Amino acid sequence: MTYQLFYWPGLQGRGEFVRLVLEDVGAPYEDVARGPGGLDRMRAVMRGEGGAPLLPLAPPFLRADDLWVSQTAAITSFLGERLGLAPADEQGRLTARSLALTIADVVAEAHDTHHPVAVEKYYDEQREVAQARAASFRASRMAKYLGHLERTIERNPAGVLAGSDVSYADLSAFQVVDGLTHAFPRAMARLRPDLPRLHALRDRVAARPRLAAYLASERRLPFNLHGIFRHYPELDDPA
Ligand SMILES: N[C@@H](CCC(=O)N[C@@H](CS)C(=O)NCC(=O)O)C(=O)O
Repeated sequence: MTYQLFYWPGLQGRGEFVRLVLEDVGAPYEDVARGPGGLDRMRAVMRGEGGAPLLPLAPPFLRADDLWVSQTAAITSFLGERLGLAPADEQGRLTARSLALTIADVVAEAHDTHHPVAVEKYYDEQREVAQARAASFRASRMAKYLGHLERTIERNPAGVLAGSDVSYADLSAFQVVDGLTHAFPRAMARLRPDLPRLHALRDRVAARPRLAAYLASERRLPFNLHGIFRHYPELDDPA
């Protein structure tokens, strides 16, 4: 069976959280909107055409044969639990889902640093407010979210976020650490001494053989100024 991932082409964005799970487990998948005619197919589903049983508000969304799911955290937990990349016990699964939603929250806040006023307007139209929003994100929110992940790992002798082995939640933590390091290199360097376990987990995830191959491949798009994690030097800590 081939999974179908629907996400905007040309950027990692929230689709990347889903790709990491599919790549790590080696599941065959079609990155629909990156193929010919795929963007039209994606838009058709969003208009309610084509027989999908749910109406996605925004990408990413996923099709698994007759099953459809939208919302990043719902997709990664669905895949992780189905494909052996989630804790086996119920509490572990609940913990991983809770963390996936927490990570979705910090992703939204990272996005809002460059789009604090209006999602549909250009960065240049909201530059000044973006600086104030990014300053607050760097001064308090980043440390709060990343410190929470650090403390969560510290409580677990397995050195992961949930359960006894790497799960989809850890893959999402990897993406957040790399994304924030791209967007805010100076702020992340400042916080790094307080986050040894999170960085060790990041390295452990990046070294997983299938993920390492994916990250080195052309399928892994570079971070750019269209995605969630954008590097605008003026939004980072002062030099
Ligand atoms: N909460 C949703 C957010 C989805 C979302 O905002 N997707 C973006 C791209 S990363 C989008 O296409 N937004 C268009 C819109 O909201 O109109 C999730 O985590 O999947």
